[in-house]
Amino acid sequence: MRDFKTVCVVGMGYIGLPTCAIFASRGLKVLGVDVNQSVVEKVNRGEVHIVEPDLDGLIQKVVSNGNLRAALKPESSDAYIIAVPTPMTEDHRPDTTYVYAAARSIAPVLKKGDLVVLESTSPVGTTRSMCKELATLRPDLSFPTSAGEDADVLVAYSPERVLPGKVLTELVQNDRSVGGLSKRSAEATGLLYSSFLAGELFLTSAEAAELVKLSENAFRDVNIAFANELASVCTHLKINVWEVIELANRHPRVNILQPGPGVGGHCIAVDPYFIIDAAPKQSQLMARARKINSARPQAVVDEIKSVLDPKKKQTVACLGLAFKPNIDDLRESPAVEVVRLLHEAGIAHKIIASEPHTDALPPQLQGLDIEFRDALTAIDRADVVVLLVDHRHFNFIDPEALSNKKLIDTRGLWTWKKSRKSDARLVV
Ligand code: SAJ
Repeated sequence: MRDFKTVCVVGMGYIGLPTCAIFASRGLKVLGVDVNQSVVEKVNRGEVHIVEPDLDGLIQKVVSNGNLRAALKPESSDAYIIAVPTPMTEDHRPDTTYVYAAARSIAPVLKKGDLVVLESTSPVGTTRSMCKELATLRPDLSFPTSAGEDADVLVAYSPERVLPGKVLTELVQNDRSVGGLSKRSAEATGLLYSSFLAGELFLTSAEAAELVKLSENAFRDVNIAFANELASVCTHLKINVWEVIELANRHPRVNILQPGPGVGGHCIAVDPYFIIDAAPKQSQLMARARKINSARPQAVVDEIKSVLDPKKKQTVACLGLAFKPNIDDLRESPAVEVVRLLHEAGIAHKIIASEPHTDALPPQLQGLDIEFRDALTAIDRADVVVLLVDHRHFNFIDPEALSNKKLIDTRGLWTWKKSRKSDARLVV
């Protein structure tokens, strides 16, 4: 089996850049490729364009020791990893344009013995059709789709499954599934990742590995939908959902997730659609879960409406805009959607938004009549305070500051979790 000395990673985003850094830190010579010139220039200066703990120091180190450099186009390497975005179209269909563009960019430099690994979250069948595209572009080489185990070029799928905020740890520690278009392709991919992997490796087919990745995020989406549905049931029955979940989770085989204002980010709210698109009749639970989670921001706005006094000019403070706690990522955030819908509803006299990890409103909210202030100022001026993200930061707000406000705590941070922490002794 070939010993990998050089790797070319196409796409230097949230997954590609940390992957470059980890391979380079294990002594491989890595070329990071991106179509964005400013990303390429930044990486070559040893800088990063994404926020991820410890990534800046590692990139600085591997660029200065010569193990990582960046370019706009792939160059001949032993292995190629494709880590480009696979977004969703307006009508919830997978858009694999970037995967095929990446494949086309590596086709000219491929040679006998090379390995191509797709890492991007992809609909089932993408690795096989990408391989067929490579075969069309390079008729001088043979590929597993037609030559099986005798192919010149090996092709596999190996999904990333790292949590933003813990990427460098999870890249190394998490188990990894590798789906080969041939057995040799899977084994070679396993060998490549074993240069840094501490978790276990599981070899399977490309199609199974593609569905494994989609299933992981669809599973989480369905489970969050259950928590959100339970929250609606509890509101209807006037029972505290946080208490119900905490006590139900005392059962040894129950682990209900946390309700909230919706599911954000670029993965969990998108990936189930890749399954739904491929097998709509067979995936009705997943489709229903998507509907339940997508309806949450409007449900929060309805709750705000129910506590506002229509006879008074009232101010609503919305705390937290990120898509989950303790990060600065505001893209696809349900909290931003709540603020946007609240503005659209025109039911508040004034809206003040607060996000401790950024210094301005996100583009979707700019130009609207929404103030951006620190949390304490927002609370001070508000009649209704809506907690949208359970940032650690908000733990430290003095309960006194909230005492004469109407509270909508979509994360249970103040109305349940905090009081339980101080009562923990009583439980044991
Ligand atoms: N959320 C809830 N309730 C919960 C848990 C999460 O409402 O109990 C919400 C969050 O607030 C957030 C959204 O769900 O808006 C997603 O957050 P997350 O922390 O569950 O996941 P992501 O999107 O940051 O990362 C997921 C991870 N997948 C799984 O946990 C199965 C990660 O491991 C994947 O690598 C990543 O998607 C990806 O790139 O696919």
